[in-house]
Amino acid sequence: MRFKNDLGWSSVTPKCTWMNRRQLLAGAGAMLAGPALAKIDAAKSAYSTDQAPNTLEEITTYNNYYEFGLDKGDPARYAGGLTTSPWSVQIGGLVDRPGNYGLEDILKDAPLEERIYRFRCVEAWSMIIPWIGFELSHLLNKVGVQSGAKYVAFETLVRPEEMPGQRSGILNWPYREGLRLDEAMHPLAILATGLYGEALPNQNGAPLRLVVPWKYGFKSIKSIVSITLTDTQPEATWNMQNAREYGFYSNVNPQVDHPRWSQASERRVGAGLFAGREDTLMFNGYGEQVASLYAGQDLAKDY
Ligand SMILES: Nc1nc2c(c(=O)[nH]1)N[C@H]1C(S)=C(S)[C@@H](COP(=O)(O)O)O[C@H]1N2
Ligand SMILES: [Mo]
Repeated sequence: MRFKNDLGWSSVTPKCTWMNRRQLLAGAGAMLAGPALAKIDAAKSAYSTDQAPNTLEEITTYNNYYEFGLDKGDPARYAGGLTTSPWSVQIGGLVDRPGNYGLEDILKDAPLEERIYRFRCVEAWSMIIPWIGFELSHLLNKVGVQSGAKYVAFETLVRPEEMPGQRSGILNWPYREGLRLDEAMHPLAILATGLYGEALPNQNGAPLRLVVPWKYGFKSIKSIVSITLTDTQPEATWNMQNAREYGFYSNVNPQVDHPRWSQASERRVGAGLFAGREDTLMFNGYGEQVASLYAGQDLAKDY
């Protein structure tokens, strides 16, 4: 695969489209909660793909965020009611400096970058998303990972008053996810705080969400309030729900089908009716960077 390091989305997007997006965004106040979104200054990254990003509209109106409902349009409809400020993240377990960290604290010295990543949902659709974020390893190094730590566990906020999906038992709340420590320390694994150069919209997991681009989308847990370093494999929501269909690793793999559908190809959201499906790439195209993490592992068994 090729990485781009000089041209960002802003250089490839005609200015007028961008202006329309911004105007659209300004008019969509009800959809995007909180104060006016400030433009985020972030460095471009060599880890970005040179593929053209999906539109902001596609990225913010076709979502999975079951805390707000099952329909792809529910997060855009209901997530505006979520209060994301103040926000803090409880960081604990096998770390030197455990504590309840305010978001400002976490972001104070975080080296923000724009990362244009491929994003592949286990449901076999995909998008190209221009995230703003920083490497998860930056935060883990800041709190000091102890030598006994082998995994990182994450949890999403539980607030049924503002998250209508949590008033139902469709999932066992809180939404939980986990990574092996070497996966979490990989430079491609980021905590995202924005997209398209603006603060992260609520439906995409504001104010802080994980993005692990070589794994199926459900690993990329939204609206994180807790991070715990452990020595045992953490619980993961979809794995607990149905372990046969959703493994702990969930690396994108065209050779391991979901029991109910093929993973060999995918539909690019927004590509149009006649575009045809695309071949799914091993590790979602990030094999050159991450395959060595799984040397000696049987990926059909460790799905
Ligand atoms: N807390 C939480 N995080 C979540 C989900 C969810 O339902 N709840 N859905 C996951 C799934 S299945 C996908 S595909 C991605 C979707 O991210 P996006 O809406 O920003 O594209 O979020 C993931 N993170
Ligand atoms: Mo997904």
